[in-house]
Amino acid sequence: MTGGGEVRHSVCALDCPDCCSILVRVENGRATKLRGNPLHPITRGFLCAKVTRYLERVYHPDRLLYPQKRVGAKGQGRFVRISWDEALDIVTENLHRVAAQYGPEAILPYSYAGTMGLLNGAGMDRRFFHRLGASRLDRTICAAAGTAGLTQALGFRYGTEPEQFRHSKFILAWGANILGTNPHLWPFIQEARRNGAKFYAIDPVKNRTGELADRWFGIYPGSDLALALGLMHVIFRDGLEDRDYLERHTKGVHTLRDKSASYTPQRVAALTGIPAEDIESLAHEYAQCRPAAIRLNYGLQRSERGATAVRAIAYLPVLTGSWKDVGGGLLLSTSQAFHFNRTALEMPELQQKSPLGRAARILNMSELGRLLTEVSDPPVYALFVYNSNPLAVAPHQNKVRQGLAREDLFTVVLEQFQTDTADYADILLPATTFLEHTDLYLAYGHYYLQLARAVLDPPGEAKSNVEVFRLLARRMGFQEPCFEESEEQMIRALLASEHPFLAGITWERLERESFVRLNLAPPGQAFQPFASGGYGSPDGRCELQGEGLDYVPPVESRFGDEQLRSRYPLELISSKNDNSMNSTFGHRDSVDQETAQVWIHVADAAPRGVQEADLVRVFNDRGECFGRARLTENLIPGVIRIPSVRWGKRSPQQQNVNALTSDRLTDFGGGPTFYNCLVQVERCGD
Ligand SMILES: Nc1nc2c(c(=O)[nH]1)N[C@H]1C(S)=C(S)[C@@H](COP(=O)(O)OP(=O)(O)OC[C@H]3O[C@@H](n4cnc5c(=O)[nH]c(N)nc54)[C@H](O)[C@@H]3O)O[C@H]1N2
Ligand SMILES: Nc1nc2c(c(=O)[nH]1)N[C@H]1C(S)=C(S)[C@@H](COP(=O)(O)OP(=O)(O)OC[C@H]3O[C@@H](n4cnc5c(=O)[nH]c(N)nc54)[C@H](O)[C@@H]3O)O[C@H]1N2
Ligand code: SF4
Ligand SMILES: [Mo]
Repeated sequence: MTGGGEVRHSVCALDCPDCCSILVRVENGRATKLRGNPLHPITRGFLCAKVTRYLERVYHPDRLLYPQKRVGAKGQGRFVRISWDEALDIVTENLHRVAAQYGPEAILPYSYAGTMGLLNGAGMDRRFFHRLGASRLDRTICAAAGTAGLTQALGFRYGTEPEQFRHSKFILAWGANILGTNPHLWPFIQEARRNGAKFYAIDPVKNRTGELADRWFGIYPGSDLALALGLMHVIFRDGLEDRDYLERHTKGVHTLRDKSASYTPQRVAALTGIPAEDIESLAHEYAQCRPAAIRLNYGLQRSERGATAVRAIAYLPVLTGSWKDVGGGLLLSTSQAFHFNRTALEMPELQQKSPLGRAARILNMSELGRLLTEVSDPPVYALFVYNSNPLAVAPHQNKVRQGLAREDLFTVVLEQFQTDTADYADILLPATTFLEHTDLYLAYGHYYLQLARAVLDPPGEAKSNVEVFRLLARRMGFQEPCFEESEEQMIRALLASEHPFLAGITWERLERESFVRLNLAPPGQAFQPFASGGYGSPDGRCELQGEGLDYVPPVESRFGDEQLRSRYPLELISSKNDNSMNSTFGHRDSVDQETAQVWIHVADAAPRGVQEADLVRVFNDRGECFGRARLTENLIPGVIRIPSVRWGKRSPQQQNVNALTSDRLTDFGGGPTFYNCLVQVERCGD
């Protein structure tokens, strides 16, 4: 980077598979430019549009800079500035009070991936809440179903290295908007395509990725399990499976053969909306164009059959032996390869020292509305929110709001901005951004581990999550030395792992090199986790299981509950907005406009008298949400899309799309079902 000042290294902490390495120009203590690190093998010199402009967020006039306490009614968002001393006193008094009166399980931490940093995401906070004896949060809101499905199938959640996609000849984006949500994979795909690879997308929405694909298969939402079974059917029927690989490295293949026998292309066409001849050709091309890689993302697991669908899809590269090829296999997530010493970071043993003297109950974050309004024994009386904006991102928003509005609930929110959730805080605390604190970063879309030191001083009185929980621990009277540890000590503890993937990766090396590839394979050699077995079973064989692979259409789908779909005939998908990050950039006007759109197929708009840019009301029994119609043919008819998610408080009715989504959970894994959601649309103004 040329220009004045000094260039420092950082890492993008947003919840994105790419986990970019960033170069920050700092002049007189102020950052003036962010750029993608050209030396990082995945970042390759560019950042996405949202983070190129991240400094606008860092220096935004609305940034929270001081602790505040509520003066208006809950939800009004009226606060006055107080000192850190007063804020910490109020928080500790209330936590002590709730724990004494109802037991510490009446306290609930609520956090997700506002930062992907390990220390600020799951470090001092975990120690603090364990020691307190607070209820434990099952962090399911994003990937729980896919994680469970992939683990059942393969045992380990490893995937194809993104760099190897350049060697593929056939690439399938399955429920994956690569250009929007994983942009650093795209150049590898383009390289493969220049060398003749085919690139197809399977998605109910023709997003930017689908538009650039050689073929787009518009699938009925939530029906991917049926498609996977249909592909298996054709593969077995036409003898396209890799018998040698199956013989050596798997068991139970007959159970898949039996289960898929009844999923003929004709039957699957009716269930998925993909014509039978396309199912046939897709199966043939997938099995025969080699190497063939599947980029599966989390889109399709946000559905009632999501976990089983992921399990079935993960069997496909096993059946065809595609894991043997460099540039074959499947990528959902790489995160499990970072085998840290998590116990040393999170210290679950502190639970024994809590007043409970045992592990506390576990509550599922995807059911927050219910947790705050229905759970008893004990009910939740204190909620501590950080790294998340649940009022905007959790399903069944009206129930969540009802919970947050409870006068007898004490709520702390530790945030960078005054989000929808922050408006309901009793105490609102200012948090640092990733440029202002030190942390260690794994990635879930590649295999490089990265260290980032703070490159800027915290603005105002903002503090990192680590520091806030350190201070709170002291105030609560927790004596254990772990609450005094520095960031460096915590990182060293995390790296003290026996696993060979982390061998030789030390604090010193990370400081020197900034990013380090895990020890997966010798330098220059591809990581091929399942090329010759290596699955997570005792004998390393993949245990193929047909049992449970039965496709039943989701309740909230076009073939679901009859009574429901007669009133709410449209299937709503609130997939990610290309230019935002969940609700994180909700303060931006351009983001607000994009996420206030309602994409509707021309064939569904016409009978409703809806024209381009009309104000429409989208509703079901759970709630309503308003937006501007965007007429398109980039969806299958019967599906509408609202890009997720805007700040509800920026809409005149204070609601976003999650006023509509259901808190029904996935088939297993306990994940949310955001993308199985039946609604109706009506025009309500120009
Ligand atoms: N720009 C941007 N990037 C992001 C995020 C963001 O908000 N914005 N969020 C980050 C986070 S938290 C995550 S988890 C990842 C998620 O990354 P992705 O999983 O890629 O994102 P989604 O938009 O959830 O879903 C991907 C695609 O799945 C499709 N889909 C929905 N239902 C179905 C279905 O039933 N079957 C099939 N086949 N496809 C379906 C959607 O239409 C969408 O195009 O992205 C991360 N990156
Ligand atoms: N309808 C619908 N709903 C969805 C989804 C969808 O696709 N559709 N996607 C779901 C998915 S996949 C996910 S992952 C969740 C995401 O849900 P969340 O994890 O809640 O993500 P964000 O909305 O980005 O909110 C993160 C918040 O953390 C704050 N933050 C960032 N860094 C720090 C920090 O260091 N300290 C503190 N204290 N705060 C920080 C940010 O300011 C931001 O307000 O949303 C889910 N909700
Ligand atoms: S959001 Fe993703 S693509 Fe954008 S800079 Fe961060 S890690 Fe890179
Ligand atoms: Mo997510």
